Amino acid sequence: MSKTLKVTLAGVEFDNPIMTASGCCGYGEELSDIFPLTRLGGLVTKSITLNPRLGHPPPRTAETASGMLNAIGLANVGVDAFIRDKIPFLAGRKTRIIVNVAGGSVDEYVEVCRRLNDVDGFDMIELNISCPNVDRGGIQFGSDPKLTEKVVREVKKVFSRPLIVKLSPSVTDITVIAGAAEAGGADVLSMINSVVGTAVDIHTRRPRLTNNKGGLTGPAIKPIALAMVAAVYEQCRLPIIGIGGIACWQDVVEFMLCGASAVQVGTALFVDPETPVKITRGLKEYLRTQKLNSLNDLVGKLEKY
Ligand code: RRO
Repeated sequence: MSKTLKVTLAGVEFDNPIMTASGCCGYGEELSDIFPLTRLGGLVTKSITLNPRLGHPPPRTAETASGMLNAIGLANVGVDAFIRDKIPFLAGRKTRIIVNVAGGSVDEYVEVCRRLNDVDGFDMIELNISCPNVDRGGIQFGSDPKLTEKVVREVKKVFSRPLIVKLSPSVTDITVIAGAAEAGGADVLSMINSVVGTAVDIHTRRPRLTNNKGGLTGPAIKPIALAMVAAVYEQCRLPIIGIGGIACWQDVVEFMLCGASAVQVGTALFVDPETPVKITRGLKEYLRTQKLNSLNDLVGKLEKY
């Protein structure tokens, strides 16, 4: 059997398990100047809402030790402009395209997904119930099991392709929210979104973000994400996409051993936008040296004490 990086999630085959994380390459246009997007397993868009949003005023990112904070505030073009101006480019890319959807109410999530259901050119929706940087919606859904189950169930009624639900780490027990998403009909889970944090400019005595706080991402959160993936893998039957500080192929192997079937790379793109290509190369070599035929053989194979 030939060695393969292919993975299948909810019946959709990906050439390799590496996707770009939402918010880290917009709608893919700029990244396609750096390498052909066919090198990716998949691309996840910035979150799309019903209406266009400008987001928070700058500064809305700040570098921190081993990571970064962001409070973009869901800046995006809105679903109609997305369908008109962005989908045509993405549709021709010959990689899996996942549209991340956010909303301030169940009705908004449902309406955005309903409009997207009528459109070809992408493979899945990732439901963002975990944005830490808006007053209404986002994390409010992802921290309440009842709301999680409801929004997932309502979206499944109007969207017929597979649905990924992206979980927040800012909860008491992430396995409860994962169970609620599964009960609502989610096909795949992705985890984790950013961890709430802040940073202070001691000269101005102001927060370094105009939103006063933001979401921490990057290698600083990798241990949190790994522990949460391992916990959800033990409790839940849905496939998991691991997210949180992945910057090299070894990180991917760690996530897979903890139970992830695929991963998303986010903050590392700001350090080196070619990270996904380098990771894929490293994983191929790893399969060869480990005499493994498929990465699937690693999933959940953590040998716990
Ligand atoms: O736009 C943002 O500020 C943002 C979103 Br929607 C999200 O899901 N996670 C994040 O760290 N920032």
